[in-house]
Amino acid sequence: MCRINLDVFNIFGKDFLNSIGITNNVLFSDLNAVDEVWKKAKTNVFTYPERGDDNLWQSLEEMPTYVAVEAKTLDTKFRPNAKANMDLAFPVRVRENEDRSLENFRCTERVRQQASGALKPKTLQQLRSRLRSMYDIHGVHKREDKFIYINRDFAKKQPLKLLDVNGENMCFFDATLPDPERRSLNASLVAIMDAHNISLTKSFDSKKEGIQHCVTALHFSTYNRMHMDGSEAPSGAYPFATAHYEAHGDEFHLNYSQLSPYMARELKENTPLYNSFLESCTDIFNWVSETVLLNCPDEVESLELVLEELPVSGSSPFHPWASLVVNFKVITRAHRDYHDNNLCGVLALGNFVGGELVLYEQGLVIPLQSGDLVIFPSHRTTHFNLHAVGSRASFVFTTDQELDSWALNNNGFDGSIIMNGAN
Ligand SMILES: O=C(O)CCC(=O)C(=O)O
Ligand SMILES: [Fe+2]
Repeated sequence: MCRINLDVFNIFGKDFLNSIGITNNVLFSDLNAVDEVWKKAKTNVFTYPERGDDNLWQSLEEMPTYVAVEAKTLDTKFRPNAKANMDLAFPVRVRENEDRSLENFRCTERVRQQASGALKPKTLQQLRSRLRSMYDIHGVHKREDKFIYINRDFAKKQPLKLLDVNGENMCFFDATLPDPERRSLNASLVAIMDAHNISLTKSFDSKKEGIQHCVTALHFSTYNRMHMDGSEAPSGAYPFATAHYEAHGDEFHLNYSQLSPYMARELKENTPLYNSFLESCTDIFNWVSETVLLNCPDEVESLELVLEELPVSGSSPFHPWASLVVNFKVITRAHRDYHDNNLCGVLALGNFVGGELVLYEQGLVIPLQSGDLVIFPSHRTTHFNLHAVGSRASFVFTTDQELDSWALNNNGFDGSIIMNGAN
């Protein structure tokens, strides 16, 4: 991506600035120098927010650069397919069932306590040896109340990639992003929220809020879930003829919207906000994409196969994933993201203390700070956050597992002349 260094001569014109006594050109990224210009070139058009918030106002001596770094890998004996690792470890939270939700909350609280006392290996060597004795001969976490905390320092110069017994990624942790890039990311988030008059970046204390704590999520997603299945339709059938009737009060409509992959309603209803994220966060999305491409090439390949088959665009701004979820005030309770395909990526955002991500079956506690990235198999890993104080948000990169069915045979409509014509 090309960045343009904006300077004051360029914007106001040299003649005008000379006429008010400014003879030196300066870059807008040099905030102190540009303040002098603002003092002389008073304008009624706009006033900028007060200086003082370190995250918003920082002189940029250098433009941020986003470099993907290759990880160092550690082997483990964790076996994802062991029965104990596949079985449900927590009661699933169900919105309509308060008892189940309460049970889920209580279990999460109990395990949060255990995970808060995780062992903290000080060196990579210690981490290696702890991991060696962590899993039994079946590849299962031996003492489920004992967790290992991954020191952030281990992932600062080079990301850390932990492999399961099959040599597949069970947890990739990247804390390499330099501070100016992290500040720029948080500033973008605040600016986007500001521009759209949304106050979701306020501080919270999740422990105090307890069971009342509530996450707000924006799903900028492409789904194929609950798609219509054309495999039983007569070959060459007109796909619309197989659409179901959907009840809307007393009215019935044919539901054409799930014949092929479709955009989440939140994306359709918040297009300007979505565009702001695309425009302001391109650098970070590219960095995430390059990082996962460099470090998880096999998984990227399988996710790309899905992207390539997406109708219309055949690509995604969140490559190699099809969707972005933006979470605000986010501290999750124990859950698995059953709809996710393969790996998901979580990038923490904001100013907060705590909020570590716990991967339950693996027995790992990841101290994610703003700008840190974790990539793990979210569909088969129970995960949750420890409590946090401050403003915590996150980007979650995912692909709907059901998109496989579109990539495979157009949801069973591959015999349809109409669908193939449209593809
Ligand atoms: O914000 C996080 O650390 C985790 C978010 C998450 O797991 C989710 O949105 O499914
Ligand atoms: Fe999740």
